[in-house]
Amino acid sequence: MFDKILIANRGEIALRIQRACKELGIATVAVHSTTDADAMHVKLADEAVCIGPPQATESYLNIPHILSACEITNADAVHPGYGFLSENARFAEILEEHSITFIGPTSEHIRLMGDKIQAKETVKQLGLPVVPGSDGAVRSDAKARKIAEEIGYPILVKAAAGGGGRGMKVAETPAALSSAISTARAESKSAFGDDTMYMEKYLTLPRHIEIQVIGDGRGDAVHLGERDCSLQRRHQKIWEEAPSPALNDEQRDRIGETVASAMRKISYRGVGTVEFLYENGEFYFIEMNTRLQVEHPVTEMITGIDLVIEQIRIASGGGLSFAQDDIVFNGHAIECRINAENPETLMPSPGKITQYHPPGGLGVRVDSGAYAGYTIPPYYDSLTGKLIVHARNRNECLMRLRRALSEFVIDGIDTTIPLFTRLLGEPDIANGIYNIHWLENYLDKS
Ligand code: MV4
Repeated sequence: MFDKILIANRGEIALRIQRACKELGIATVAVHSTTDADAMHVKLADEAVCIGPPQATESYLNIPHILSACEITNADAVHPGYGFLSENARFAEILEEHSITFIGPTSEHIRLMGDKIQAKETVKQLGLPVVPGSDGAVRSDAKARKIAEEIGYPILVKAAAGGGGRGMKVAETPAALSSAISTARAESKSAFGDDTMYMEKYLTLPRHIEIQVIGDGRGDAVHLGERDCSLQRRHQKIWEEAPSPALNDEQRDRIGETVASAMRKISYRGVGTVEFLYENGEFYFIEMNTRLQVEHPVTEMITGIDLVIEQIRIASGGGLSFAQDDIVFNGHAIECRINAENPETLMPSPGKITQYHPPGGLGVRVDSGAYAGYTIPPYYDSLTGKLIVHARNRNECLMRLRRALSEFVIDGIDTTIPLFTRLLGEPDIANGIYNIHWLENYLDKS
């Protein structure tokens, strides 16, 4: 096992990782930008190293500075959290070249899944259902037109280097195709420096359902069920829940086993999330994330498995501490992202928290680095914490969530708390009837 882990992240996820390290008796190193000197992840770490100025490119994304922090503190391993360097294959390689363990998948798997065309081709070969589309890149308008006729309209043009919705364009008709391709191409070129595009049938009203997997890197892998992440705006999820209100046990077991089997075939190491669109009872693979996700606690609550402890065990060479049959799904969990944002416009609202009182009680978990007197800096994303509620079933979970939200006091800044209270009054939310466009429609109407 490791003696010391450097956590190359900030905020609630840095705290989350520290908690796992503490339970395992592993010393922690925090890194921070100058603006984060007073952050909770710095206060609670065993050691802390300042790695640069506020801008993430100069600090949390600065590989030489993070390497220096590893050298100075003699850390054995680095946990990247989510965002920042978590899916940077080169970072994983550089650490290994310095005999520091990257707590995550192999750099090859990170790179493979980072290329959306390669990822799709790979998982298709492994037996996962994919969206009908072009076989690989579309190279000319003439070919694109021909493929589109075969698939049928509407068509979605996507960037191979994309993800998170950038470089995507819908073409409703043949007449709109070539301009959709050139617009998406230009966007992709400027965002990623790569204009390799592919095409898919555009699914109009899907849900976003993702499967949590975990592998030991030696051919063993299991699934931990799904999370429904359909409630999002501009590709920012705000509410995630498990199980999905749309699935039954048989559907879950089937897609879960299909995904776990694919991960066994590639000897996937660590935790991963395989994202699907779900429409009319069918799953369609869209992407795989080779990292711990923001919404991982939802899975932890219904399985009782600490995903970060498992990540650390696997990275240190251990096997999985459970088999598929040992995993029991218990009750229902919902996560609400508490963002420093205006609850109507979702515009960022950084500033000083004057009062802070988190909710508690049975089935209530708050993962947050916030405290009274803390100033949320404007340089990073607006996630300030997560409220995760667990109960025996979805109805009780909704009741508990309403109660927990009513207890939550965060003064001095705007937060998304009032939005969640409003959502609980919506029949579609109470009934679990929503898709990836529901929230945008709702916010546009009101
Ligand atoms: C799609 C789609 C409809 N049809 N692919 C958005 C980001 C990237 N992860 C994939 N995305 C989508 N791919 C096909 N063939 C709709 C989306 C999409 C979406 C997906 C998941 C969650 C929220 C979304 C919001 C808008 C569009």
